[in-house]
Amino acid sequence: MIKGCIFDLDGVIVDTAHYHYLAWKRLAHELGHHLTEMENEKLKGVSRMESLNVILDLASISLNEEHKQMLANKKNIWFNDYIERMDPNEIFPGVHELLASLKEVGLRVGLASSSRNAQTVLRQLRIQNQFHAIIDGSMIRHTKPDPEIFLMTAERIGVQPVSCVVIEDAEAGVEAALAAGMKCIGIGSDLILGKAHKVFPKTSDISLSTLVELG
Ligand code: B16
Ligand code: MG
Repeated sequence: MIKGCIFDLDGVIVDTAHYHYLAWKRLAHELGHHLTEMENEKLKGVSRMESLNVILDLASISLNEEHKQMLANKKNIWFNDYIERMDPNEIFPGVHELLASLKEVGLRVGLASSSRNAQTVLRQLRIQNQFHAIIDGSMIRHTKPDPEIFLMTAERIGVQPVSCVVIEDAEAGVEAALAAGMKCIGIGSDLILGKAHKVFPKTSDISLSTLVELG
């Protein structure tokens, strides 16, 4: 029986995944590589530095740690230019309704984002108080596909992993949820998120009954 629901942030609650893509694409362009949307799938859910390493591999470029840190910082400044202008209207349709219905039946709700900018995004969206626990990229040692972030969130919301469902838009996130022994609903393409228990194109396609059916 499902007792807890864990939301990813970027790409599930709001389209910051697109802002990450625009910022990485700009950086890749400066490095002489055209970053495609398909390649961008590999950057979703993983840490900033891991994302940069993927891009450097694609561009066949090798750099020292100091240079890499400089590039990662640059991307983060561009990303912050986008998120500082965000407001609650950018929350995806269906998110408020889903959160309200989970609360109504007493499910515990957590947020697990690999992003070190998650608190800024949540503040801009004014939904920090909608979660019983928030775990972000600054609080973990290993990012998705490692299960650490979901196991930590489950513990904080007080629900056994087996009774949790994760909502994710990244392949690495789906793998992390499954490795944590949780159910997973993918948001996006079946081709990329096919390992999830269910996949829907949009967050608004999910309702309380979707979660109940997984239990
Ligand atoms: P930052 P999520 C992830 O957030 C993004 O999907 C991923 O593309 C990004 O590289 C990662 O956060 C780190 O973000 O540079 O802001 O620390 O999808 O787990 O909410
Ligand atoms: Mg995501």
